[in-house]
Amino acid sequence: AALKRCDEVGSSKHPLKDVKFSYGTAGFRTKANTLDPIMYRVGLMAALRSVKFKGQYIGVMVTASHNPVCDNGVKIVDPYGDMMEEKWESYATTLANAPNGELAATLQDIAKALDLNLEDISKAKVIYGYDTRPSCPELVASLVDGFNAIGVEVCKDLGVVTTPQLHFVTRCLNDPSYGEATLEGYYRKIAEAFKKIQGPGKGPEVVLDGANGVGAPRTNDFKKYVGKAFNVTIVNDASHKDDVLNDSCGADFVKVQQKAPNNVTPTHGVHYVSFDGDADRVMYYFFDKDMKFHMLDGDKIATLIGGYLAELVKDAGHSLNLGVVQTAYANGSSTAYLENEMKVPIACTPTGVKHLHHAAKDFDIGVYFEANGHGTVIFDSKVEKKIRDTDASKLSASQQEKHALLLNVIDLINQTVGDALSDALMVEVVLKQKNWTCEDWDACYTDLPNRQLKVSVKDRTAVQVTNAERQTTAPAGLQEAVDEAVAKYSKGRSFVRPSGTEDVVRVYAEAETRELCDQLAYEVAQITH
Ligand code: NG1
Ligand code: ZN
Repeated sequence: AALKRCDEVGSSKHPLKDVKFSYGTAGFRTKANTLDPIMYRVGLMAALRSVKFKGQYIGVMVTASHNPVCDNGVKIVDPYGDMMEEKWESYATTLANAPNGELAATLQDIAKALDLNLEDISKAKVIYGYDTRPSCPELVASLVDGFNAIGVEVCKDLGVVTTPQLHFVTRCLNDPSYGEATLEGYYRKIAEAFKKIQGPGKGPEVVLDGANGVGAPRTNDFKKYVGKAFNVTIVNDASHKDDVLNDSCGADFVKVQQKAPNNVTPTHGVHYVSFDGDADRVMYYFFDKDMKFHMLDGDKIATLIGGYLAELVKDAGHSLNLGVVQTAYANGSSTAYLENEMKVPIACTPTGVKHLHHAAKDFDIGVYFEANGHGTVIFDSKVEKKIRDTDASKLSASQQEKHALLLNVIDLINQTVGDALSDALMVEVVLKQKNWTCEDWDACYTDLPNRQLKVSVKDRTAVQVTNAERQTTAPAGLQEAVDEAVAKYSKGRSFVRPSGTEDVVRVYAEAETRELCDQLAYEVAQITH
């Protein structure tokens, strides 16, 4: 009966029009006005995913992150807060594109292929959250129609939240040892850890650009828990005004434009932070004595946090294997710095958090960041247990102090997914521990000038890539032409890949000077076109 209802409600209330959808690096993401049937179908899919986990909670987040306000999107979160397992992405795509009236049959096919018992749907549990986009309420209603049609047992509404908050709460619902499964539980866990590390004093001045998105009101809520230890002023906090979301502000704007967002007054000595539209990415920047803008991106954050953690773990008396995971977008200088000066192992993966998160699991402590500021640190669960179970009385006095610090640092980190707030707090901790200004941090290495361009092509799937997206295998001759261009530039590096979230091909280039870099980027864009 439930399956029949899925088709009835689907055909009558959420009919699919003639659009093709594909579950990619960011789930389903496209123009909000085409997403209604997809939301409904994701509701069905999430229920099935919960069946797979014997009724554990599955999370669903409705957001289009840094995209313009006319876009929206949806992604499914696994019980421990990871992105949905890759193998299921194709099933999600199949269900999303199933013709009207064939949802029951498609669900049955998928259940059969995955050896799931559809009777167990009655024990499925889901929790969902959404960002501040004006299209969210209607799309969320379609999602809930999906949950109800298929007949989940529990369906929790977490409300207007950041993506990492939804991941955190999903994890806690299934693993109470991770924290209390509420927003309050999230604020309290992070705030307590931060206050214990930083002490009672007032922290350095932080100006936070909320991208006019959900990060602004939720950070404002957090302020009540953390007090003056996090001395933050929020700008671009107009999350109630639809048209300004991510507009000339936010982490993506800062990274791509390589300049400060709107409404930021340059002041020397202040720490500047930008979140993206769903607060899972963070960018730092500062203005030097001459008011020149300097960006501290995901690569700088990875080296700062990775370097500090490696020291801290050692000083606390533990011998652990810490590694840093990057993508091809990591600045060449950051890779050289990690390799040659910090001597930490590095892994390179394709773009997309799921790839980085996965690779980070190969280390005892895996630090992963995309250059665009999405990242976190994950501790192998056995390693984390070993750290927590350490008999501190057997440690030296200085080790005991570091060990206590490490325990708080672990609590400060949102291990489930990149979390702009938790990452920013972690940066503040490291700067204070090292007694560093942003200038000191920036001086670790100098970024090679770099440029990202978007190229519109007829069919971006014609561009195929290999070697963690650093080389193309098709169309024929493209890679040879790129290599030839790169060879002409001092410290040149460039690659071309199809975007997973936009209908464009992305070109990345870096070279010794700004001028050479821009020349190389435009030359490769010409080749790609
Ligand atoms: P695509 O569109 O595949 O390049 C972008 C970002 C990713 C990731 C995803 C998901 C760049 C170059 N790419 O992917 O890092 O954040 O969006 O949002 O920034
Ligand atoms: Zn985001």
